[in-house]
Amino acid sequence: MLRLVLTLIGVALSGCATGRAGDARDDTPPNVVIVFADDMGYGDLGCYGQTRWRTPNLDRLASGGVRLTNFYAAQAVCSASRAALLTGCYPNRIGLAGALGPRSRVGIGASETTIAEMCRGRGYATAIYGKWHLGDAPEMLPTRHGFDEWFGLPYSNDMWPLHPDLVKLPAESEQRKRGYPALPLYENERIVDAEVTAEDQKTLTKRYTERACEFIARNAERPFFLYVPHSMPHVPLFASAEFEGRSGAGLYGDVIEEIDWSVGRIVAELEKRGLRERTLVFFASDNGPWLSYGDHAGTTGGLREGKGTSWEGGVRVPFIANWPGHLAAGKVIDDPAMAIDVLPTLASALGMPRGDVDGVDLWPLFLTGDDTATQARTLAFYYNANDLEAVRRGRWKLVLQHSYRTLAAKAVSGGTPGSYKQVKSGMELYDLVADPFEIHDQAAAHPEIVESMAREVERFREDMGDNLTGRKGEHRREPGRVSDPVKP
Ligand SMILES: [Ca+2]
Repeated sequence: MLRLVLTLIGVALSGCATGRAGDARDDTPPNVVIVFADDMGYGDLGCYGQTRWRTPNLDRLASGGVRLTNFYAAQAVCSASRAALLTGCYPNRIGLAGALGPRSRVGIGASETTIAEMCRGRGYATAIYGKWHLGDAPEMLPTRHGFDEWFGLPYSNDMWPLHPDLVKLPAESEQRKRGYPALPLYENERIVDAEVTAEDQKTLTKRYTERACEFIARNAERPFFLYVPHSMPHVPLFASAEFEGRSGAGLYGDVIEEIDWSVGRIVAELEKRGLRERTLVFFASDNGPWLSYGDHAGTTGGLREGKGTSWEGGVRVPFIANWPGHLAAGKVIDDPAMAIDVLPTLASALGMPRGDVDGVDLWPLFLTGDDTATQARTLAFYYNANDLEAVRRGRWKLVLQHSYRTLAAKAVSGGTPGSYKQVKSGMELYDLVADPFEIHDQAAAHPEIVESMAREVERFREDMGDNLTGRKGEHRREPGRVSDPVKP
């Protein structure tokens, strides 16, 4: 009898849990919009403390939804970060690392499932307007990974023969001559502009936005997934004529204000089509600011270091989730979460299987503050090909011995980068609640926490390997590879 009662309680409880999530799982699943900034810092938005320029649309998105204060990119570099966002897996799990260059020979493996493929499986229209950066070979393009439509750049806007850093070099410079191929602009699998110029770059934010709004209008009667990975504020910076000089805080401020305009424009289009309550909007950045660019880089809000490091300034980024009538307004969540959680969270909202992913479902956290999943797990911060540099669990971050880049001198202004030098960390322990700026190493004071987290480190080394300690890892998967041309 007791067993029967307990079973009934169990059924009732699981029924409750399903009922709560049921909000997100009714017969018409939400449209999904993800706006993703490139190299935007944790401190770049008004709702994260920025005062030099204005981001009213993003601030409104945060005050009308959920804002995360401990959200992480999976790695502090473009391609690896995007691989994680779109697949729910650590990038090193699926064989991707760094920032892929032009003519890359790798991309997302055909057996991985992207958010776009998951949405398409639910009958969604899918589109990406912006920077892809997960392989530029035909079989690696977004149209081969679940997107019906694409307009944008195949990789970063600085992989460009007209990059100011290259153009200023003497004509005979080897570096300049080696340079980059002309930067192409794609529409689906067709190059529609073979040589993107500076004037073209000024219009990218606006053109991605116009495409996004047109897609919303065209798909108002069916569910859709819209992904807008802006090329900005990655250097070299460009804003349209309407925004140049508008912020009063330099070109970087102008660029951020145009991205904020873009978000406002997309939200206005959703409202105009009567889709606001049917659309879940996420906003995030792919990694922290590129600090060597000085006043052409964003701000970490005081977090340590920036892009290209596993310190908080490199990996901690803004994250906003907004869905009126479904997610509470003005909720601020301090639990650690990562871009690998986005796919499983959307899977929950769409009632789709999440597949073999590394992330966890954030719906319980978003809806009720249930932090069971996020507090129990440990997050890994890998960098380079497969270096395990740090782990975080709850309030603690264990930094492992590794070398990292730090500014060698004060950054130069006006878009010219300063130089970095490599320095070494020890094994260090930080309490990110008491010490978010990673100043006070607590390793000596808390050996039991170091020991406990070292076991988690060992678990990651067994699972995904670690080049710093010569570990291969049992469960890494191969990336997609470009097939070799048939030899005559
Ligand atoms: Ca980036």
